[in-house]
Amino acid sequence: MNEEQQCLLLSSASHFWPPKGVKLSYGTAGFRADASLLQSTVYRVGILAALRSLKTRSVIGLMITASHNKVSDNGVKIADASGGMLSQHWEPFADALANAPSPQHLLLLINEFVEKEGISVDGDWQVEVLLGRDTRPSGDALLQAAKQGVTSIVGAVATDMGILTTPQLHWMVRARNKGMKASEQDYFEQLSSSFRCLVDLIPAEKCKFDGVNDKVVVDGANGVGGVKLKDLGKLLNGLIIEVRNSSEDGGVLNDGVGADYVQKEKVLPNNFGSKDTGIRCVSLDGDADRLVYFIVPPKSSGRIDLVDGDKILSLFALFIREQLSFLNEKEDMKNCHQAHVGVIQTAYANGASTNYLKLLGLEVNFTPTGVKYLHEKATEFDIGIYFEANGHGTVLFSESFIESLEARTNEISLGSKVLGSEGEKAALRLLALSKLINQAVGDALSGLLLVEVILQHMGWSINKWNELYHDLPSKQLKVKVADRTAVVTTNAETVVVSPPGLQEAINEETAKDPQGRCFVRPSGTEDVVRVYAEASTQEAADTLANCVAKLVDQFLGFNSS
Ligand code: G16
Repeated sequence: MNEEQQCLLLSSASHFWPPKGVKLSYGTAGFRADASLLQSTVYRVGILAALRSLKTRSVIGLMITASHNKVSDNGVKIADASGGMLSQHWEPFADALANAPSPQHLLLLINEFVEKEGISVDGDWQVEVLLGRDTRPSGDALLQAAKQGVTSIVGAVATDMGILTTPQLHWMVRARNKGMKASEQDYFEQLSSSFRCLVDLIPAEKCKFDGVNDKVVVDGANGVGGVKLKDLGKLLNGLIIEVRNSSEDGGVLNDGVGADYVQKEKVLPNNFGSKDTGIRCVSLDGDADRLVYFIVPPKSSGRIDLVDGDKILSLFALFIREQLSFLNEKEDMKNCHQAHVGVIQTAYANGASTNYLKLLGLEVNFTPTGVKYLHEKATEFDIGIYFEANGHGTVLFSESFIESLEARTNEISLGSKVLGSEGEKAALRLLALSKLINQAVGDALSGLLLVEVILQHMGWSINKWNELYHDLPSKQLKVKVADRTAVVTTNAETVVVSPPGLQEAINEETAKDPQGRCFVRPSGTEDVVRVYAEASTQEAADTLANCVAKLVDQFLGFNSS
């Protein structure tokens, strides 16, 4: 780096010293911590984003959000050139930058990394970083830090895209790098037009948002998703979206509301109640990258019937399988590329969902928790369908499969009446699905529209959908420990290898129930160890989770030796 660049970095970094005594780690979804600790981290991630733009010769995104975490937390993550998560290969550098004790150390690290990665800082590439943030009160100050980080690379431009859902920012980065229109309005138009296309392709005998079954009520987690959904809803015909717990309603972000709360506690979010029995209800999380549906049972005392990410995955898989069977059975589509379909889950997937997907004949793969792992695996397929039980997921299409669909649909025009064979309509549906569902990352808004149109296509109520299979009773807990990094796991996080003896003790508890399954893992977004237990009855699942939580406390708690 030349002298001008080094001076600029040193002088701007001198305003952003890291917090003392805190070790920061890029984690499951970027850096997360109490917002008061994050000024220097966000500044340094700004530098990282600018370097990533130089390395990839692409636009990069930087999102300020802590998603499902409490409102006083915040976080920062990178949307890579593809629109997906930061290349894992760069995560150790992100950690080193965040923890560099002084501006001089920071400069040294950057110099070494620039040389190692062969990054040209000669000003022959116009660096641009798109910045987004969610509704957290700390977001604006952190955004200013991010801007300073980006612009500490000579000539780099930081473009503030405003308050966005996380998936919107990922979508914009992907669109920009593909040379497509990439404003928020473009995002809304792509989602709404592909949704309308799928509605037009609903078989004539099925009802299409006919006034009977056309309402969905959405819990916006008091975050950004509700407001965006209201804007998107204005472009949709037929579907009525009622938003509660939007950021404009005065409630506290993720407090008694939102997808994480609803999925983990299996209870009603604030402002929902018995009046909602019989209606499709949905919860988004704080930055609208997750969604779960739920049913309010008659005379509910607060409990809900959860329709989680596994069921969303199953619904999408069924619909896609149906379209592929139409494609393959038609003589005129025989030349269409045969799709290799893969499903990706994590250890949190309910065992009943995995059995169901396997019974459908689908190839089911497992990865550790974190969209970055599921997404990467999904790219190995023509159609990769991934979902975490917590509602984070999407459907990825390979370029070559999209091309083969496009070749088949080029001559079909969609007027008020859809013409063409079943195979051609199936190809059109799959193309529309690939445009509706976010190809960069899990997206609650696009996921919601896809669920809604598939239910109409199938002619199903939410109850019928929920009956696809019955979840095994499960329970999730979190345990505060002295140092969660002391838990080391293997085999897609299902086996503890350290501390020694903990896995054996878990096995002993799990063996007490014929359908028992249990694992523990350190969270990558909160300072806790998570416990998941499944068993033949709810009581047994609760007991197993509680016993294992006690074990975690014994092995790792503040009083463990
Ligand atoms: C993030 C990740 C998800 C992960 C969740 C919980 O979600 O994107 O893949 O499931 O954290 O992770 P952990 O159990 O490691 O805390 P979000 O919605 O918070 O960004």
